[in-house]
Amino acid sequence: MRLAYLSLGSNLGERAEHLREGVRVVAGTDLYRLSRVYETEPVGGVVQDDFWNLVLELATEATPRELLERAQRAEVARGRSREVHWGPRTLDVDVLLVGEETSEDPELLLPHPRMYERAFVLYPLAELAPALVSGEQLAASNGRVVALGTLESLR
Ligand code: PH2
Ligand code: MG
Ligand code: MG
Repeated sequence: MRLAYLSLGSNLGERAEHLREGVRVVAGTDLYRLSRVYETEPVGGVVQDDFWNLVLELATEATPRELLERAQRAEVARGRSREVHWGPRTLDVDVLLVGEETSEDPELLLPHPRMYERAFVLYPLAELAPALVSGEQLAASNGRVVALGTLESLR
């Protein structure tokens, strides 16, 4: 059993619904904790609406590959299409960390190679795992983020 962290984001349609269903599909029967939901400025890509982002912590026996498959299943379940690279999406699920594992598989790099640049990842991650994120890393990360509240409290 180890802890894994995944980033979920949505900026198209019913964002809270997409996130709730994403959490359900990705967590399965694993125990989990959620960060608050953050409203976040889009980083990179095209001009698009703000995202809602959160981080999901799992206590899991799953392999990184299995977590990636769950992530992709959740995206498909929310009707994600991949028309624009880094464009608007109903649901995006990225595997950030799986225990201490490192991976150089180009489809599943671990730790996630861009996570430390991104405020929309680091702020919610720091809520769940303060030891994994330093104040300097938070300060150096990109993009405005505002905590909205728990996923349960959002419509
Ligand atoms: N995801 C991206 C690119 N940019 N910006 C925000 N705020 N939130 C995201 O989830 C996000 C992004 C690529 O997956
Ligand atoms: Mg992403
Ligand atoms: Mg992704």
